[in-house]
Amino acid sequence: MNKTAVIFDLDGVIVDTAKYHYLAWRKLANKLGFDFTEAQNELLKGVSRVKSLEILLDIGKVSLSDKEKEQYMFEKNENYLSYISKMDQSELLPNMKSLLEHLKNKGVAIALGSASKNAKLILDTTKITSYFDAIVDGNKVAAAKPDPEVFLLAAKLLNKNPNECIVVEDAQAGIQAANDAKMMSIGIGDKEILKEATYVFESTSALTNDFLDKLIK
Ligand code: B16
Ligand code: MG
Repeated sequence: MNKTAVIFDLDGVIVDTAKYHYLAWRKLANKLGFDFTEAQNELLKGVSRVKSLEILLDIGKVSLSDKEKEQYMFEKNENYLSYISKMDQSELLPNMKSLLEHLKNKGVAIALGSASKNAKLILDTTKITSYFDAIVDGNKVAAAKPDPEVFLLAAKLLNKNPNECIVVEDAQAGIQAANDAKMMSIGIGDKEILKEATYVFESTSALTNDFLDKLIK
């Protein structure tokens, strides 16, 4: 089946916001009295905010009431927002602007499929909102990746069948979600970690316009 739509994940595919998530979660960990390493931050990639907090608290062996959890998630997000509000186009990952432009010119449908509740702000500050025909973010879905809901909703909003869609994702949970949605998946990152993907590239610079052209025809 020819592909006619591409659904992009945000963090790790279009921008590298993981570093800002890391700084904000580390600040919270330190406040709660423990350290949080960059290696541990890998566990939070592609995972929802509430699940990220649970993983963090598990690492620090800290238990909190629901009210405290809400308060700390709010604080972490305020801190994260202070970083992302300063972002600009220079933070787009290699080749992404050109790829979006290329797909748009070809008439390929483009959607965002992200777990982030801050996705719209990031698309705005990096000035790429206009490329997207549909935006599905953490505010629109009930079930987080690896549940396929985020990508199935994106396909529905684009009026496409899942087998017409290609998902570009950096997280293992995202690749699983794409596979369960019966979509072709392109992983960005480690070949071993993303081995369930249809194709894997080490970084976005290796994902060329020509490669996507071959899938789209
Ligand atoms: P927020 P993606 C995900 O974005 C991040 O990878 C993950 O680390 C983060 O916890 C999640 O968004 C929620 O983000 O706190 O902004 O709602 O990779 O799905 O684009
Ligand atoms: Mg991601």
